[in-house]
Amino acid sequence: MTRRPLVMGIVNVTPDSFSDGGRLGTVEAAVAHGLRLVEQGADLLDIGGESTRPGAEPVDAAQEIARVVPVIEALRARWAGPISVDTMKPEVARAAVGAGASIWNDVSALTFDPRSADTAAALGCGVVLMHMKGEPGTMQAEPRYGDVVAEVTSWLAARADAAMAAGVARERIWLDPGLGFGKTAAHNLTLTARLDQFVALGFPVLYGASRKRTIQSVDPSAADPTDRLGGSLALALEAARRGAAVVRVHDVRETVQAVALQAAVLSAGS
Ligand code: HH2
Repeated sequence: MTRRPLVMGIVNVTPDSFSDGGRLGTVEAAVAHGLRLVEQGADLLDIGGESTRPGAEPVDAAQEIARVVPVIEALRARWAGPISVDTMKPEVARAAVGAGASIWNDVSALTFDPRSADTAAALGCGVVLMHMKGEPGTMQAEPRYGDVVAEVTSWLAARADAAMAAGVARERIWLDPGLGFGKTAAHNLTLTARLDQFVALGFPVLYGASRKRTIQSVDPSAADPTDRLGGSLALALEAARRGAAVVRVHDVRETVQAVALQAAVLSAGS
């Protein structure tokens, strides 16, 4: 029996996220969106209060907390499933866990703040360690690697070691190659094709390609992120086939259906 990956639904509480464009700018709208994703079959919800889009405005911790905490509290009151907070800031992670989140999704892999690893250990929450080369504002300016898979793999392994040295339990760590974070479309495709090498590190792997620009590099007509569903599904399926434990997506219903059908076919053939 082949198991499908878990599907993490994206809930942005930002006025400038690249694909939602501020549509979910209010607490009510974000909560309603999260509940809709749960109805559509989301296994986890990822709540973010700061866009990591290249060139997005940085947000201070107080503002980020004011965005995400009410949304997490309201979702927690209505749903018992796992909620992650997408933040690089330990203060925000602490407030989010206090409000009911159980996973810290950190696109800086606990490097943004020197207190991050200790905070993660003290909170005892799950931690997603994502690879990023550079910083959100400048990371897409000509990223270069020797062997992108080797470089990202060894960096993630080192970040996992650092987290464990600070006291984060091994079973609470998830790894993510960080598609689009200091990577060209070619890098993103290579990381997807060789995702099994991350899986081989022995941690659950989270994969997020939903609506990202790599899809437009193959289909130039998909300039609008909402026109990237086909590509998003194809990439999620490829990641699933190579062992991804979680796929982070905007289009939950379609992704759950796609990965469930893939698992059913693989099971039928084995
Ligand atoms: N991608 C984005 C944000 N957070 N977290 C993880 N673990 N993996 C990812 O690939 C990832 C992430 C993309 O950033 P943003 O511009 O905020 O857009 P959105 O949240 O709509 O995907």
